[in-house]
Amino acid sequence: MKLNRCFAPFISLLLIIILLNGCCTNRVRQTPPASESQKMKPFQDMRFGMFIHWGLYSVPAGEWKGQTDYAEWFQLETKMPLAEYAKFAHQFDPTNFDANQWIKMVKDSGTKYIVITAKHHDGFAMYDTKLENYSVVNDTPWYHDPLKDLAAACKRDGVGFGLYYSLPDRHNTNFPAQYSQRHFHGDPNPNADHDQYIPYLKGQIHELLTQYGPVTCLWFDDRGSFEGISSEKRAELTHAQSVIDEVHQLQPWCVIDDRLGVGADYTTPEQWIPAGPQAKPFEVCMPLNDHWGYNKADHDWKSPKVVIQMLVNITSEGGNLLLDIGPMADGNMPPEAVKILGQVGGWLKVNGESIYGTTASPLRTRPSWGYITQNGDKLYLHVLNWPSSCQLFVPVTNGVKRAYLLADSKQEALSMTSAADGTTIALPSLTPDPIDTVIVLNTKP
Ligand code: H79
Repeated sequence: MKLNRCFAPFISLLLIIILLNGCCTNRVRQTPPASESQKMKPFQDMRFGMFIHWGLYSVPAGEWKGQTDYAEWFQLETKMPLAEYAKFAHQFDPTNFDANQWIKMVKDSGTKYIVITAKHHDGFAMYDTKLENYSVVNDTPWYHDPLKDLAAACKRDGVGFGLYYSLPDRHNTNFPAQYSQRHFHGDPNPNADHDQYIPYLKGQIHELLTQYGPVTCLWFDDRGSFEGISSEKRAELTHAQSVIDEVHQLQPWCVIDDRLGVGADYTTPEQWIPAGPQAKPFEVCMPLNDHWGYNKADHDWKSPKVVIQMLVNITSEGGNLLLDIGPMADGNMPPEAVKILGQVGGWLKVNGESIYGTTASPLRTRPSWGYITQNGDKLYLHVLNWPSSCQLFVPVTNGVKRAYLLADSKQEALSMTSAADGTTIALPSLTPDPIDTVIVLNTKP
């Protein structure tokens, strides 16, 4: 009893410290990277991420007045006034949402990071913002912040947590319709003042970088907006440099895409793959079917083979692939997507060594049989077209030591013959992996 009384003040102080700490735990303290390449390395090493488009547009699931081709552009394409579109918030009640389940699916797919829509063009915040009532926490019967759960699940499972943020905003009346896609604003304001929109944008970025712990990347989207405006002018309008400076200050390891109007850290080819190795880090984004957000009528899924060959192609050029899925409004994932992603993950479980942490092919031209990736002394030969002669020619001679099948746990050496212009590997007589058979070539310069 006496002891208790004695310790009581200390215990209360300890509790206060713990509580205060708890409030601040999502503030990130990071020693800044020493160089741009050091900053980019963890991001580039991951090579494969999952884009997630989830928002109010998931409620109509692509259908409106008999037409079924809509998705995240629903509001613009139906020309729906804000007051009507905003009603979808009252139907957004994803009782089946389970962040652990989502991140388990992410892990099973072999993707190493997610990029989720914190706010799409519709301006609806899919997180707990204090700057706006138009949010998943304030305006839906769910009353819940999914980013909080997802950030925690990502942290626990070692998955990178990245955020998508749209520059155009069809809800904030200070975003001028003239800069928005096709000049559409759900609630137009002739006196919209872009300069007044900037503190809002910056305030939300500040929230996103202080509420959820480390953010792997920020994916600003400008697509189709600021039409006819030079990138210099756009950078001026978006206050790009000061946004970037603030991100650097809050989270120096967070990498930033190129859509604010200035280059930042990586480029973002959308639905196309560059023709060869690129000087700057890049990340191709690609939907798994034909829509970014959930569309219930879209069954045009890319097969596991298409996805993996795309990933291999991009990796051989030194880029990342950000593969998109649109979860349903009830919190479930489209089952077809889960199945395909599981198959992709199955291939990566065996062959991931040839993707993660690798760099672009050292060769200028790509071999007719497939692609090459590299990790130090190891070359990974991705044989997509198995030669009927079972002879695989690789135009590499320097220090070639040993070749084996990546899927062979015994790593049995394959026989090789070398010539002045390259090495020929005798392929074993087996049924090749219909997706991609990987051969490891050990070299020592
Ligand atoms: O978030 C995703 C898209 O909503 C956004 N960027 C990706 C990552 C994007 N904004 N604009 N665009 C993509 C390009 C515009 C494509 C369009 Fe269309 C084709 C506009 C009209 C036809 C896609 C299909 C959007 C509506 C229908």
